[in-house]
Amino acid sequence: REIESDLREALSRGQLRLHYQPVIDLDTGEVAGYEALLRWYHPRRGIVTPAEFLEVAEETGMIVPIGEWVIRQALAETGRWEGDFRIAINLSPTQVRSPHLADVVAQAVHTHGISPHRVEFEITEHVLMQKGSLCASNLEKLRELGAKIALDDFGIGYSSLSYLRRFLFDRIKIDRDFVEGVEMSADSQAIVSSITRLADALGMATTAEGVETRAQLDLLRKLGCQEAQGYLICEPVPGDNFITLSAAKA
Ligand code: G
Ligand code: G
Ligand code: MN
Ligand code: NA
Repeated sequence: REIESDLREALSRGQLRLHYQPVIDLDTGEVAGYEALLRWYHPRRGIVTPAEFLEVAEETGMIVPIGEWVIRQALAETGRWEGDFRIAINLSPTQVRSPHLADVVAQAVHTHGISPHRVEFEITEHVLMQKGSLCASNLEKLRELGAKIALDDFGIGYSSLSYLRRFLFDRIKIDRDFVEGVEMSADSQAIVSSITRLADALGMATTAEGVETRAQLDLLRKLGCQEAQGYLICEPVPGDNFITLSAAKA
């Protein structure tokens, strides 16, 4: 497949970049952190999003070196920015099974002088569906380093509740499925408020994803969400833009 051979070259030719999307605290309105989102600056196809290449990357195992690059790059860029905001990094199932994951993270936080407490890894329930103990022990190792673990895309899979019992997450990210149209749907409101109360009871924080309107933002706060991210606040932007943005604000 063309995309597969292209992807192998993407890393070595420096075509991969990270974009960052701010996550805000709904009480204070301040930026609590940034989620790193991978982009492929393809020479012919323009900016390609992970939706178009993650599956191939997973199937071929390319996701392991790509994911290690993501971790190093996100922490290198974070180290250059002011502030002690959280940095969120997505991990796919194959990455969580890779034997060197915790070592890569430990080395990167050390190299770039980042407190591991500022680093949060986002995984979906697919990670916990895998057989084998390497995955669980990797998550434990990340925790021992001091990193946090968030459950991403919560609510759209099946049997999500059993995964909450299997692993004590630091955060639940409420999928944008429940955010879209939440102002118009009493059912969505009931679901969101149930999730935030459940998270509270389990000692987990909540972030709502895909917030696109002011009405959604206000309602999500009222329903007990602590943090939000989405196009209303900011779309994912390259790190250099982010520096320009904060310089403009200062
Ligand atoms: O930003 P975007 O809509 O393109 O992201 C699409 C999907 O790709 C999301 O599910 C997101 O979690 C995933 N994703 C984005 N960046 C990374 C990354 O660096 N590593 C992994 N494993 N997944 C990512
Ligand atoms: O699976 P994960 O939650 O990591 O993926 C987040 C994805 O959602 C990214 O691809 C990001 O570009 C996208 N995204 C971020 N904010 C919004 C938004 O407000 N609306 C929509 N439709 N997508 C968003
Ligand atoms: Mn995510
Ligand atoms: Na998500």
